[in-house]
Amino acid sequence: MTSLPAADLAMSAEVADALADRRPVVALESTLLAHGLPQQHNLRVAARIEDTVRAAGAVPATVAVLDGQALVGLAAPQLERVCTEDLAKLSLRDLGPALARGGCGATTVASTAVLAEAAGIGVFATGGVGGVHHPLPGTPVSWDVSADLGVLASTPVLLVCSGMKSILDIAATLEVLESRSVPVLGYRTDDFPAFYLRSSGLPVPHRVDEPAQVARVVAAHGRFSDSGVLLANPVPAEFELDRELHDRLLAEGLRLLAGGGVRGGDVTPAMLEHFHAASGGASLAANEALVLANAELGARVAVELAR
Ligand code: PSU
Ligand code: MN
Repeated sequence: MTSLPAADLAMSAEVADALADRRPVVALESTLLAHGLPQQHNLRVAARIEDTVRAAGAVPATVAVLDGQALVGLAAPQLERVCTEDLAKLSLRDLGPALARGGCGATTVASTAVLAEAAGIGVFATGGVGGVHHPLPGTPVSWDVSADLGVLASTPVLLVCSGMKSILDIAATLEVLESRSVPVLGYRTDDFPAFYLRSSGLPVPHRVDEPAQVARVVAAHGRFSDSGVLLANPVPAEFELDRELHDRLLAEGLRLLAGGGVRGGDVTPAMLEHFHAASGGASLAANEALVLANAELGARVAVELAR
């Protein structure tokens, strides 16, 4: 891969200084802000995520594309643009076209991971990772497999997330991660989490209990592989969605999506919107709490890796 010319990738001075001094940095994605949270809340949550990373001893590097530049580390006015403008959702395949045309967009796990790695950042925190969708009615398999998985298989970053939403086929997603040799770690859990729920009912292959242990796994894995590592951190117990409410919203959401013909990259944002609108604020509280917990855990691991 050709690395981006300097003009296409702009690091904030704070992030560049931290990396030059080998201080801990945590990359953060912008799709969760632009497309995963309601507009009235995203800027407040974005600031809390960055504050949380700082409080845990690392420098936050939120990633987005503005005016044809991939930005790693956003100044306050840039973060505000990401949270208020009507931005495209840019996966890795959309990055080249957006940069070449001077466009703007929010970056997904896939594009954020690649840009973080290009900048020299090894830890990345988010809410949920993309995965394998369930097949549409009448079709045997789904070809809607998030590019997040392929990028994790080929990009040496640690992704801290709360698993993925149960709208996805979690078992199939874990199989793909296994085929692609991406280690999956459960943080203080034996169960792989399902975003709003602490357990998907599926076991996690490896349990870790301390940030230092995660750092040792990342270092050991990195000696033999260029893939990423997925660290699954369940939503804090007090913010977990009630399972019955969750199951009802999921079933409703799936019917709405099917009825509305929603496809591809629009599925996750539409589903999140339904949950936020129909859960009386509970899904938003869960979403916020889990992202903050992942930002803190990512920072603590970054601190260990920088030792
Ligand atoms: N899961 C969430 N919230 C999100 C996303 C996933 O709970 O905002 C976003 C992430 O940016 C992820 C992307 O990388 O959706 C995956 O999209 P797709 O399935 O279209 O690859
Ligand atoms: Mn998809």
